[in-house]
Amino acid sequence: MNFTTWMLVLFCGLTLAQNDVNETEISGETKLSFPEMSLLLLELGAVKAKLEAVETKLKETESQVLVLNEKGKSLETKLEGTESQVLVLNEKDKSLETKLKETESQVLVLQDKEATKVVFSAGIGGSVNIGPFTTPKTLAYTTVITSLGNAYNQHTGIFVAPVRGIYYFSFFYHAGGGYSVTLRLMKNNQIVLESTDYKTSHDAADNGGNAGLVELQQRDQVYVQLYANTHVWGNIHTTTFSGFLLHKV
Ligand SMILES: [Ca+2]
Repeated sequence: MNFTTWMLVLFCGLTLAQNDVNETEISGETKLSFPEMSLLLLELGAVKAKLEAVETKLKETESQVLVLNEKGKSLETKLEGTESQVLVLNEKDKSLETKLKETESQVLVLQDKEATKVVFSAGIGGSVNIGPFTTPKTLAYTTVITSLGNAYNQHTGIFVAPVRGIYYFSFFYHAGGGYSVTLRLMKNNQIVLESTDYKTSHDAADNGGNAGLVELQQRDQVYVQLYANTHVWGNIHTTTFSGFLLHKV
C-alpha cells in the first residue's frame, strides 16, 4: 500500500471518526475500535519512517549532485586552460614556421649571390715558346691570379659555366716573333673570338688579344686554343686568360 493510499485511508478514517463522533453524540455508538486505531497509528508511523528515509536519500543525492557539479566546473576550468595552452602552442608553431620560411628565403638569396660570384684570371708562364704543335692545343693557364666560383680549372684550362648567363672573356698574349700566333676563344667546339700575329724579321715584340661577351648555357665550356703550327710566348704577366659572369639570364 503506497503513501497516497495510506493518506486516503487516513482521511477516510478521520472523516468516519468525525462522523462517528457525531453519530456517537447522536446515537451513542462507536464505529472504529481501539485495536483498529492502534493498527492505523502503527502504519502511520511506518509511513513516516519511510518518508524520512526518502528525505535522507534525497539530501544525499542533492549533496552528490553538488559534488558532481563542482567536479564538472573544475574539469571545465581545466579544459579552458588546456585550450588556451593549445592556442599559445599553435601561435608559437606559426611563428616558428614563418621564421623557417624567412630563413629558407635568405638561404636561397645567399646561394643565388654565391652562384653569381664567378670571376677568374690566370696566366701561362715559363718565359719560353709554347708550341708550335701539329694539332690544335688547349692552353692551360696554370698560374691563377684570382678565381671565385670555382668555374675555371687551371689544370685543363677549361672554364665551365655554373649558370646560364652573359659572360665576359678576354685573352692576351706576347707573340715573341719567331713564329706566327693564332689563338682562339672556343665555346665548346665553336670559334667565338680569334687573334693572329704573323712572323716578321723586324717585328719581334708584338702583343695581341681579343675580348667579348658570350652567352652561355649552364655547363658550356670555354677555353683558349692555340691553332696548329703556331706558337705563343709563355709569360704570366702578358699571356693571360680572364672571364667573369656579367649577369644571369
Ligand atoms: Ca708580328
